[in-house]
Amino acid sequence: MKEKRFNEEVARLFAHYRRLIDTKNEQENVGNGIFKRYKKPILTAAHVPPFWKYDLDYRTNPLLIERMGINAVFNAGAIRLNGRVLLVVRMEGVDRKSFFAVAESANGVDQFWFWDYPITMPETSDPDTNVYDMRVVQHEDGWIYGLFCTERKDPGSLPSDTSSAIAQCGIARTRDLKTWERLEDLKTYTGQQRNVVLHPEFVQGKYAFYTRPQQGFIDVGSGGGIGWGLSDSMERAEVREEIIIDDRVYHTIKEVKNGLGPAPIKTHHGWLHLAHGVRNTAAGLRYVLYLFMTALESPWKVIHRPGGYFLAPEGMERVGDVSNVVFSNGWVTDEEGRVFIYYASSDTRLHVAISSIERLVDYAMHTPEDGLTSANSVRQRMALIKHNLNKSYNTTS
Ligand code: M1P
Repeated sequence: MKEKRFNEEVARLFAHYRRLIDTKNEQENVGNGIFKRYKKPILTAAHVPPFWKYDLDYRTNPLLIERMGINAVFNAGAIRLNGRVLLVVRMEGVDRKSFFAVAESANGVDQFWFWDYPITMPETSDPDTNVYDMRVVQHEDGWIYGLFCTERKDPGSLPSDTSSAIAQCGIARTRDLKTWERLEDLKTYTGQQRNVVLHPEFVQGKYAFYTRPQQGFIDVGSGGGIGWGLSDSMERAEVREEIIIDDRVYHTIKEVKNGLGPAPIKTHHGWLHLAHGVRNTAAGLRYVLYLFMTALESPWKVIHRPGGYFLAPEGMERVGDVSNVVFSNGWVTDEEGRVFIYYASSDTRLHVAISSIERLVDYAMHTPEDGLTSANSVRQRMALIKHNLNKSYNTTS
């Protein structure tokens, strides 16, 4: 390729990228009263700047070949900082390694753009093979903490086994999402850990963690459920005792496993939690999102458990690298009480749905709990139908 043509191609790459970044998003017209989706994904692999993927120097890449592709952009932690929405996104290169990068938007629903460089996450003395799914928490101690999954090859696996891994919770802290101080990994005594979340306030003068103990890397075994435990310090975080506060339950949307999403939101009625639940199907695992609430003074006590899922994969969301998955580890609120829920679909792309604290609390407090049997489900639905039909009979008589 001649240099002039090369420069034209580079200009085209950037024009395409800028058009995408500048695109406005629109709310779906129809919702369910609980939340509304936005029409377009907010971040995809195509939103990554060309200078992360191409060598743009004619002398070293005269054919303008993509040198380091990006495979997927998904599960993002979220925080509102200095009036902007910042997402700490799980990026996955074509080499399958995940890393973190910050994307920023003024309004939280569109025109997200990546900061020039991804996050350089310091390592511990036992280097991570893979890091992903950061929960970003502004803690009352003044630090912003990032808790994420750190994955390393299982040292106990047979030489022929090249896929067994150990998952644990990595911890880092920052003031600005630019410079990160890595702390020791969380120590627990219940096997592997993924989906660990820091509670934003001290509880009984200690740091409080939501955990997800699991026996295997994928299979939670006899472990699982959302756990809770306290630690004296963050520098050497250690949860000696874990209790399960939200268990897996037979024939529900969280039959196989579950895990907390972002840190809970404090409301007048209790802590509002977003989590994912997983069930098995003939087509593989299905991941959906659900809500529950815990008591203000005792965040480990569940006080409201709306039955069923809150958000499930729909349309194009159902297809991707790991199909039939929605996953969320980030949400933010604003001064009007709106809640922006960042969720990824099928481990491939990132979306936003919008709701409000009022609506989510109403949903959590007044949706019937899972009746656990078909007969109970029918009773609950009959009660709803009778209530509605009686009401319309009365109003028309
Ligand atoms: O592939 C779906 C999700 O699987 C894992 O979640 P969990 O530990 O609950 O099974 C994570 O790897 C997550 O990143 C991924 O989206």
